[in-house]
Amino acid sequence: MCGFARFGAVGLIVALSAAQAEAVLMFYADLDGSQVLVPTTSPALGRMEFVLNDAKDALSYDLLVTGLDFGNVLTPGDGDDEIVGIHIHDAPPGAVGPLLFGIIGPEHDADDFGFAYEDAVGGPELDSIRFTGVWDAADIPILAEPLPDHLDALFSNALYVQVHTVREAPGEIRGVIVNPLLSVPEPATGLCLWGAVVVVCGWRRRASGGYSGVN
Ligand SMILES: [Ca+2]
Ligand SMILES: [Ca+2]
Repeated sequence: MCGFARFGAVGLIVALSAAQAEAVLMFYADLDGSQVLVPTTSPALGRMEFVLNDAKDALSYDLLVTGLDFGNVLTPGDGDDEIVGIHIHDAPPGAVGPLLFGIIGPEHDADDFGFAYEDAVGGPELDSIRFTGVWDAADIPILAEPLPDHLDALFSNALYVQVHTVREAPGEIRGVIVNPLLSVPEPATGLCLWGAVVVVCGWRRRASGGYSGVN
């Protein structure tokens, strides 16, 4: 292989590996009523994004919920839309599993938990709530499950987030925590790029009449 192409190929592989290493640490969940074990017709929606640290012992979360209330601030005339629980459970879609980590009811994340009201939809009023925090070792003494014990489930789309309300105590909206890499054909991409480099290298050799390129 010509030196330039070899350098480029190695660079591409390193770049791909680095990109995959970063991508594997990010997860997301889209929450709605259809994913609850007994589906609801709730108009509420949620989007949750997660970042797992390099040591894989701390999972940051950022959940934006629209269509519900917390503290009876957004819809003071309606007490039934109040969020009374936000939990991470261990079970794949279509099943129920044990509670691993309570963001609200129980509050396992006293050291990191925060929330703020936002205008995510538009219009004159605040309409959404953003919940943030970190599931980490500091939460274990207040009965959260250790995150490292559940990494296999996290990486295999076998955890879910559920939001409970006064009107839907068993669960109003739910979403599976998705590992984006499970739907990305990364090995084929790497092979294709290797193939493209080899083709370019061969074309350069033929064009120069031999193997006299940079080595
Ligand atoms: Ca309310
Ligand atoms: Ca914490």
